[in-house]
Amino acid sequence: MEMTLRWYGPGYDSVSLKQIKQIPGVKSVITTLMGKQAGEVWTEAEIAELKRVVEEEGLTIAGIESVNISDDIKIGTEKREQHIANYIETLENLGKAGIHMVCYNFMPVFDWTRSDLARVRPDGSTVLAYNQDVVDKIDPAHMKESVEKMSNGFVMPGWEPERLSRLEALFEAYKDIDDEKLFNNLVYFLESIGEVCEKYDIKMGIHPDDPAWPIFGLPRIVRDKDRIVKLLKAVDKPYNGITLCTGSLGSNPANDICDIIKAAKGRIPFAHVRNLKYNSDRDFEEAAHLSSDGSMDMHAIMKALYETGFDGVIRPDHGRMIWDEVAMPGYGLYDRALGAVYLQGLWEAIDKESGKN
Ligand code: DNO
Repeated sequence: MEMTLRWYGPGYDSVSLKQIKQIPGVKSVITTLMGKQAGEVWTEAEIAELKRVVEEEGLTIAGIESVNISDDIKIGTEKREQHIANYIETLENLGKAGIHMVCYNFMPVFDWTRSDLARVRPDGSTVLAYNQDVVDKIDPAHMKESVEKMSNGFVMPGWEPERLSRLEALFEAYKDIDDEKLFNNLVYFLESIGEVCEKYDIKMGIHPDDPAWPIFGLPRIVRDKDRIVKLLKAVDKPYNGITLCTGSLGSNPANDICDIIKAAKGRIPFAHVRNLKYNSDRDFEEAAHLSSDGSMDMHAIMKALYETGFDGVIRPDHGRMIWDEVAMPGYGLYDRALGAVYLQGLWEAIDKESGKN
């Protein structure tokens, strides 16, 4: 298990590498080239520069989150082949740079979705939250202004201004895409990148849909145990893995996270571990990582990872905004640092009690 923190790269993050390095047990980051559009090639020089910046601070790159997949690949337009060729070139350049884990998602149009980016909790902290009744009233084609207002002025991955300004056209492009077509396009993509992943031992970790059910009438294909097992079997190779995101899968209380961990044993190169609190079947809010602050049993989750031999990269996930920090919603320093240390504490206890060490 390698504990890391997500870092958005020079110019995009309020948290510095120097601060990250001072979190006990964190020696690496998960990062990205934020300015890149999905479909573009990441050049060797750009990757080398990113590495240089991270390594200059005494940290390493544990993996990339994300190399985004273009909507053309998801929809299967005529631009798909070129975008896949570019993706392969990017993987080749990452592999040459010694980077072996890539997180991505296959959610149409939006990445993760929330209805509230700063809901106040009883302790005065603010968190990301989701309410289905609010989402049902949103006209997705006109989200740009409200997202800009809610995001503290930060650009959030999945909600980039560029994407938000062409929402109407994107919805139109997806109108004939159902779960089956989207799934087939995902399998096509995974098969196309197999050779380069195997050559450089790159593990791909698909991020689950968040929330884990269809929204805005768009298809959703990575949202429960059966669908995950189906995907792992469809391309039954070690490079085809998942990012086990407890908060995304856990948004649906019907998902048994420990059971999913067991079902995906050996195919989890990356884990996002966080807690959330269910208020009703239509409303949840994110919580501190600590089990008692939310609805999930974090000890059981870490134990299931431990017992299935998880040896991948792990990171705390969205944190609460605490201690007057101003940062990208979910991605401040303080609460994620608390999460990183708490998760390592659980892991140490589980490890010592296992009698193995
Ligand atoms: C949200 C993140 C996601 C994730 C992507 C992976 O906070 O977990 O944006 O990075 O879905 O491609």
